[in-house]
Amino acid sequence: LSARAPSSSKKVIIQMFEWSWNSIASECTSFIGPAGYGFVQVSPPQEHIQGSQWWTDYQPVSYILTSKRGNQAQFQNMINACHAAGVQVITDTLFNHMAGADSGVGTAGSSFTHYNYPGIYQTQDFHHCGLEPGDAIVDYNNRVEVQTCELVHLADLATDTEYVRGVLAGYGNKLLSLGVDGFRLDAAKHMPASDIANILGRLTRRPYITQEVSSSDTEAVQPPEYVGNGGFRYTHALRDAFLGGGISGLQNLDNRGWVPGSQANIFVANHDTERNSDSLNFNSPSNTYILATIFSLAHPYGTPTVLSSYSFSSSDQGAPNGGTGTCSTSAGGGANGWLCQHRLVSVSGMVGFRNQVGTAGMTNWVAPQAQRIAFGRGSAGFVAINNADSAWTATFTTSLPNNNYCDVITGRSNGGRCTGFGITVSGGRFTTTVPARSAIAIHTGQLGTGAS
Ligand code: LAG
Ligand code: CA
Repeated sequence: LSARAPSSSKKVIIQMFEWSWNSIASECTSFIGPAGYGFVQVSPPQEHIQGSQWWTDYQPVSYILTSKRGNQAQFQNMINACHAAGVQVITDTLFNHMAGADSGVGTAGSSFTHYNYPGIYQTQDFHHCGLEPGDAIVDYNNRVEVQTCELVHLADLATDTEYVRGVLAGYGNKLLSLGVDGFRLDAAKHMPASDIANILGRLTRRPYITQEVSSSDTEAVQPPEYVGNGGFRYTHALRDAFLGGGISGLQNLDNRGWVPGSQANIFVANHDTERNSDSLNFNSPSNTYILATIFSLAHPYGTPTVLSSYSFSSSDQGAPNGGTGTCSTSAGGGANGWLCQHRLVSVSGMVGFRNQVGTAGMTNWVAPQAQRIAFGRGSAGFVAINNADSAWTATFTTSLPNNNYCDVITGRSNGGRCTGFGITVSGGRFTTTVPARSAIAIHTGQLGTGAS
């Protein structure tokens, strides 16, 4: 099972958590495409249980494409609109399980009980691992238990059987026929990698695959078996570094025994970790969440996913504004409870940075203090991150050609002028002040003069 980095030159993914299909369609056209993002990762599109909590979407009831996010026509329209804007679509895809509820009616009107989905699955299509009580996974050091018992009571599909593999591949092929470009495989560590490989082998074409393999270092099932997820170790490392451990240790991430960067999908936070303190989130102190996001887009390791989510006061809370995603158009950022992290000037500016620097290696790394780092990306870009409480004035050595550059953390180039700060490189050097708990970033795609 080999995963791979997205082939497009635009590699940044946005997780549009809980955005409706109609709102993603218009956001692809108005912002996501023009800003240079390569992909949107959208909520699971299949029928799921009813309810107000966000996690209803993770309890499939059938493969009818009617969910809280919209119906099949709206889903298709979103794919078409995003493609027209040059943005590919990754769906959150549930192969491991069906619903956890004992019985109910789904978002498309289908009735079910825990092991009976009429016309789709019956008792024999699920694992019954025999563990009391309730077949629940308890021991994460036991591979068989992790993969054949139940994750939070979710009916565990017998992915080792011919019939279930055929149904799941049929669902995958239906998504591909509508134009879906990639799958985020939910709960991947709860399925043997060989079961996943078998199902993917039945697809009519090969989508981009990113797999959810959360794990601590001691668990029985580890990310390198799956390839394509560096997520959680990276997520924890950034949280710990930015919250106090120091960011100066983040230079080399390819030599830690993690999944190789070319095959790793990485993120500062996802919808689970922003709720469970496994990561930084919008409530993190001193701008650390944004600085870590800037770091993830600047550092060459992995394919970055930017989470775009909403603020919440209780962790079960579903999407605001009836699920219609809305952003503020002026300064960037959100509206009506949505955070629109993808629209922040600094974040979208760093998407442009990452597209511009491409595969250029890291150069001119300096870390004069534990919470201050700066580095170049070949002769195409340079970033300095100051996660300390006082301003950092320094002269940096860079491979960037002599020119006037616009800082993309504070603005853009507009008719030769920078809407934010400007930085002049001369003779392989520049001098600037990076404000406390802030960053500067320049690249060859944003030239102009501005206040320094
Ligand atoms: C994932 N990745 O592997 C998702 O990122 C994660 O958000 C999903 O859990 C999980 N796997 C299963 O798809 C989420 C919530 C759970 C929720 C579950 C099913 O984090 O809290 O469980 O979706 O909706 C909920 C209740 C449980 C209950 C269960 C079944 O919280 O108490 O046992 O539903 O009724
Ligand atoms: Ca399983």
